[in-house]
Amino acid sequence: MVSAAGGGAEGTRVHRTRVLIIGTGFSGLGMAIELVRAGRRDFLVLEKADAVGGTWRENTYPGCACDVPSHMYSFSFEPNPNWSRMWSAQPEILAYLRGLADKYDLYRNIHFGRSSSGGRWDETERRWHVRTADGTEYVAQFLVSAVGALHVPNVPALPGAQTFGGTVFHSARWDHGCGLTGRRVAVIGTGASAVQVVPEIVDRVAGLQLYQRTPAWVVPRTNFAIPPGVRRAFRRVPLLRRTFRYGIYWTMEALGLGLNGHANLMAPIERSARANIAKSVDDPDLRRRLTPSYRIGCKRILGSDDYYPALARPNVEVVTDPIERVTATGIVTADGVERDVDVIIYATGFHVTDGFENVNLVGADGRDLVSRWNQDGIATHLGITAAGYPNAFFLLGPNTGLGHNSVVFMIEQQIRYACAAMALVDDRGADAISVRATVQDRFNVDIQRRLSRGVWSTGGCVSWYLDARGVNRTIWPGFTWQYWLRTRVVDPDDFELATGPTASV
Ligand code: N01
Repeated sequence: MVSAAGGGAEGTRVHRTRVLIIGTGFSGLGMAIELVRAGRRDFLVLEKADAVGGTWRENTYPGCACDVPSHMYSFSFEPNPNWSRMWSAQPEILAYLRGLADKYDLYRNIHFGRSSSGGRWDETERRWHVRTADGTEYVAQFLVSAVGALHVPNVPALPGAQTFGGTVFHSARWDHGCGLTGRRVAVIGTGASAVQVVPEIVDRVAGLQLYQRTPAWVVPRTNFAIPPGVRRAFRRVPLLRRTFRYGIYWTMEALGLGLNGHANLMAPIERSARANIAKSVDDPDLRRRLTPSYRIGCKRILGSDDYYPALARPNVEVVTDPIERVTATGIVTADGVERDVDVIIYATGFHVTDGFENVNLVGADGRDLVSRWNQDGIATHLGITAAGYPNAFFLLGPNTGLGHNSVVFMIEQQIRYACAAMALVDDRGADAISVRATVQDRFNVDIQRRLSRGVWSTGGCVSWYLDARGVNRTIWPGFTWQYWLRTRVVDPDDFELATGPTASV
């Protein structure tokens, strides 16, 4: 049962629960829904903000949308036949998540405004202790980290940045109070966020400087409204909608074959990206500067029909000389040129491993996960559990991100696996479950061997998929159905089960 009780340090509020989930994005809400569907309400969810939605609450930049088709970027058990477009915009995705929180009455289990930087495993009690910034303590048998990997903005420390007199913000912290109309705007970065932002703002700004360090491969992608008649048919005939979803799923899985080592399969996709540049950009010098020198898929493949046309506009300058420093009024590049700007927008991505480490856990031997991972490298089993950290589960953990399909599919498998592990604990009359170190090691050796054949290692680029040592700790190197196969059953032999003193939860 969920209970609130006095205890711990004087004046500390203590909440005891069976499952504590951190985060209310796709992963956290999905986990909570799975528990409700299993008839359980003995869980609590911590959310640092005052609303649900995770990355879809935080990213509100103009043009923010999902680059995975909506019918695949949603839970299989909660289809939405009413998606209005093939690729949905942020407000519609956020509304979908809020709708789920309402439908499953999750608000009564969510504690808003509670941010936590980690938890401590009490081996005697066999419980996780999590303290939030406001001093509240949570004690739980199971801890689920659902904090996402892409939510700690990376703002590069450019020399002189503090002296800039204009407005500065990161794409994931969009300043809606800052009018861009008629202003000179610098966008730094050319990843997925920039590709969506630039076409949206180009018409209203006086001038747009796009600072490109490395060009992205951008394939053509025409978004379209799903006609009302089709939506009606999806509502009335679920088989039609399911067939549509499977069609998208298998089309995207085909891309996985190319990414995972069959490079020749990527050639037609690379040709279509080159044609996309050629179609929109007449200037041969600009075309050359926009064409990547690494293999397609090495960084995330982007899709847009309006990015290159935006860059060909007369009020846009693509700056490829490296940024040297920022002044009070502008940006100076390595060639000594200073360009004046009123607003600097960092579309410079996220601290990915910090995202993984945002919920730092102190395990059974008193060692914290961040130090362990910093020293030995990030290691988990299936991206879900880590040896020495009993009863803790990661959703969208290391090596479960994708370059080719929907991460919501991965999240669903992880939720099912975590719930099965919890059920195993109950069935065996145990208190705790911890993956064996040998099993974890075997998984990591296998995954790195497979990654070494993939385009992320062989494609000649540097990307956020790689950590500071150049090791890929983010991508799942295979098809998503292979991940489904590997997570479909929790093998009791892979785990140590422990029974300890019964704690009252
Ligand atoms: O970030 P990124 P993002 N000086 O890391 C450049 C997801 N997403 O926010 O390539 C100058 O991809 C950096 O240059 P380089 C999606 O998974 C999804 O765009 O490192 N430039 C790069 O161009 C995506 O992959 C959607 O040389 C600097 C850019 O900034 C992930 O989020 C939409 C720099 C960063 O690109 C991240 O995308 C948006 C510096 N010091 C995002 N530091 C969907 O559609 C960095 N850069 C679901």
